[in-house]
Amino acid sequence: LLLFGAYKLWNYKLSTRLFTPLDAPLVINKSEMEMSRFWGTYRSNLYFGLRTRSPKSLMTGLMWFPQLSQDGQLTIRHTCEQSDGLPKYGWLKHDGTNFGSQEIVDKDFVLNTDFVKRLGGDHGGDWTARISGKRMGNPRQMVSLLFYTTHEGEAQLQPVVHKNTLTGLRGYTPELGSFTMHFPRPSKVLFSSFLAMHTPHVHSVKETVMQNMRVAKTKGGQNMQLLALAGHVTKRDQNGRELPVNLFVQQWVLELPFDVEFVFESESFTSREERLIGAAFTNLRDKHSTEFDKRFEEKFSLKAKGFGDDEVEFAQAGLSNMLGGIGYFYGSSKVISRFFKEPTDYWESALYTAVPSRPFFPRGFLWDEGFHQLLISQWDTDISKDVIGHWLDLINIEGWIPREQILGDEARTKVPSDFVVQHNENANPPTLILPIKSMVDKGVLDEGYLRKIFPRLKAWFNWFNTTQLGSLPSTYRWHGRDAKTDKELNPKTLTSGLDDYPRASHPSDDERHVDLRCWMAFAAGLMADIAEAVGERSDAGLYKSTNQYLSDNGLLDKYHWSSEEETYSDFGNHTKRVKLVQRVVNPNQPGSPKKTVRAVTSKQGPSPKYVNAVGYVSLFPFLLQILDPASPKLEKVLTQLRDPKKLWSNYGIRSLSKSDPVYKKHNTEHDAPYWRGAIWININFLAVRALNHYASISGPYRDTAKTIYTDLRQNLIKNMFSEYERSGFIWEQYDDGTGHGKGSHPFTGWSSLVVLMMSEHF
Ligand code: 6A9
Repeated sequence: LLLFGAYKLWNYKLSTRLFTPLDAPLVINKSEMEMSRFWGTYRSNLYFGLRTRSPKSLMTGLMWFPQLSQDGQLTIRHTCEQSDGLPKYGWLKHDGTNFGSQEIVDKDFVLNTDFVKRLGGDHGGDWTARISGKRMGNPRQMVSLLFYTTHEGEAQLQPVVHKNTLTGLRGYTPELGSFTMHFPRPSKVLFSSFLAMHTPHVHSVKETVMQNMRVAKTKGGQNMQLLALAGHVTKRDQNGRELPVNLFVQQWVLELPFDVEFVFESESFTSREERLIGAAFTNLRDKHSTEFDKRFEEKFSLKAKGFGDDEVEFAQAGLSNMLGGIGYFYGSSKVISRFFKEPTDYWESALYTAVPSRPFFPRGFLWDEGFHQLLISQWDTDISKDVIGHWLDLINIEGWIPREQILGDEARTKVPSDFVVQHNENANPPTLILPIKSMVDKGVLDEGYLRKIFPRLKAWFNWFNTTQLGSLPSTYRWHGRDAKTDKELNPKTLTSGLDDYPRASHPSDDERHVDLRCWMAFAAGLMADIAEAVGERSDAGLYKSTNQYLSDNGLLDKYHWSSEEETYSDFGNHTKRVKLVQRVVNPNQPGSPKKTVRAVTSKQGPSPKYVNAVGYVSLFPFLLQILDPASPKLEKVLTQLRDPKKLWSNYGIRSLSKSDPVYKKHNTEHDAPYWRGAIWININFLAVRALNHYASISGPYRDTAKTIYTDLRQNLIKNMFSEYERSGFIWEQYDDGTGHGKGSHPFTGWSSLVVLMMSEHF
């Protein structure tokens, strides 16, 4: 009994480690909040809205709808939705701190949403948002604009109402102190109304608004019907108690063109000379815009490199959307480990992070973020330090960081429940080390910062190096593959980031993954440099020898070179003779339904062997520059890369060889091919970067690398630019046959790395 008790206690201790923070000082000190980044467009999923970087924030947002809709339906725009079918939208300029300028092309009008901040006082200062409408197409079109303010927590908000118009708000919150908001009456107003009522959640604002619209008539000659807001509305709980009013919406119905401004003024900002409206706003915005252009050229030299104005604008949009997509999230992840039957809560935390895609994935993804910060750190080191710090503060005592950050209720409403829970055995490539290394090399990270992140990076590296080991020395294995499923043609490896890229057909503990090995070799190298930079000599020595061990091309070849296919490869229990078939669920029952399952079509079944898939995974020793420049294997890699029957396309390197049996194959009945042929920009960036590397050091394949570098870089830039011009967007992937953008859009996460390919900053 005693033993059993001790065992239970031990298990309990182990289990709580899942949600215990790492015992080390936090990188982000809450009391030293950087006020220049307090306010921002941190509601990534909205077309336009501002919030502060505080757990419970004042939230503003924009909604609109055309007065004359093409199909008679009321469609209110609010969160970015691909189904809105907007021809184009996104930030044209955004500096991540002070200002942004966005263009939204709707069906027959264009909106510009600009904002400018002005720092002063103790609470992040003032800002003004200006929404401008321009006519396009239908000359009679009118637009209903709705601008709202709400708060998630305790706030005192007093509306100022004058003749059916919310002319402003007076308020106080603990984090903002006292403030006022002004909504000056624009010219060309056809109609105005407002709503002041209770909303249960921030994410139900749109429903609340829709339920409180009434048909109204304009005064004056037009006698037109339109939808108006219901004014003051009282809401009560079940016990008849009045619920607090926490949502204020002002509606303007406007003729095009128009300019509307919404002003926020912090009371602690006492030295303000003039209100930020009209010409004062225009002047400050234009000043920021000119500074943006200047700084952009200083950082990326695109004009100097001969790019045209349109190409520069495309690149500016790429950077601006990455910065403008940065969000601030607060809440806890749902996590699980082998000690738990049910998911449990991680600790509550804040995450300041860029996001892959505003409409589809408006939240943080671990390995995406390393790529994001490669670009952002070239623009603004402070933002990168802040983002990376937030991520590293999410590490638990085991050294684990959850891969996908679905923080809080609002984020959870967007994600199917299967995807919400994060398992503590699951990794995701340690890409954050890439921008850290690049900043270390430039000498822009102070020692204080390095000292704070170092113990966290160590714990993280150590977690990988203990939990993700393979069964043979120096080999590694991604956990989290489903060995029991009979639905998937090739069970996914979400943890690697490359989801459905083919691995061993029958997942087992004995497989070894070449990409993870290379990530580890690479990470060890960067860790050695960082250890050196913080003066941790003995750690530096250890990491250096780990790096040398894992980069030893002899060992690499021994465990991962397939001489049959002449490629680097995963190894595992594998057969390529698999396919999806229709099978009757119950053969003994007449009329029984069918289901799609995977069948092995050869008698022998799977056996331990190389997987022999040529594609992104096989390129890793080259992509992460582990491959010796003098190795004849480099020649093989370059040949496959340049071979149109394998990886080369006119638009970039495809994810999987055209001659692979799984190329463009569905993974299940409903799972379309994802990393099975399409062109992805993050890996193409690594390829261009690696080619640049092999072209700049001596070796027998230097000239080949140089030629491929030039062609690949050009193909990618040319196609992404022309797709932007054609479709209005930067995309998640590009089709290897047509070059057309595919998947979610706008996707201005790692696809925006095209800017660095243009500038040749690697
Ligand atoms: C599914 C969707 C309405 C998939 O860019 C983020 C990730 C990458 O990290 C990964 O490498 N994307 C790539 O293979 C998108 C993942 C989206 C998963 C969420 C639920 C519901 O949205």
